[in-house]
Amino acid sequence: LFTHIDHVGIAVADLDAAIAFYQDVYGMELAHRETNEEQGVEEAMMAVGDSTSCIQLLAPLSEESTIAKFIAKNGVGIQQMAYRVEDVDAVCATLKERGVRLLYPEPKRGTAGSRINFVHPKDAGGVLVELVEPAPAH
Ligand code: V0V
Repeated sequence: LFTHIDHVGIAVADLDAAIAFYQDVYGMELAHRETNEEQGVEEAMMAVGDSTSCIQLLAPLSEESTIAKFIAKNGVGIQQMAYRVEDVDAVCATLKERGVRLLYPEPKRGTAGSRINFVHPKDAGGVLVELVEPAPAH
């Protein structure tokens, strides 16, 4: 079903400070940065070498953001595990058949034009799992 670990999402309070930490301490490069209003986040993708996997730093845009809620409950730290897939519609259909709840009836827009959905953490051993179908290469 899954082809790669696309990213691991980490809830942070201060995005610029977190980017600086990942650059200065781990030597990671900022691959992409964007604001996603619908998801209530400002996010930064930090590349893990040339693996094509990233660390996604997620800062809340408001107090209503899922990330603000996560930090209030758990503090900063790992919030999600994201797998890359080729066809998010097909993978969602398969996972539904296998009895797990998807958060959205249809995929939503994620980083850099990707299509994303999530498996509910309560159906997945306490892990919020994101499915990412990257935007087609130009
Ligand atoms: C909540 N729970 C979690 C969790 N968030 N468990 C593991 N990991 C998490 N991240 C547990 C929580 O402890 C509760 O367990 C239960 O689920 C219900 O949580 P809640 O605090 O009442 O929160 P809800 O239900 O309001 O929201 C939880 C969900 C929400 C997962 C539904 O966070 C959500 O819609 N997430 C998907 C969207 C998202 O995360 N967006 C930000 C990243 P107990 O206490 O009942 O046992 S945006 C992104 O990734 C982008 C743009 C991208 O990659 O491209």
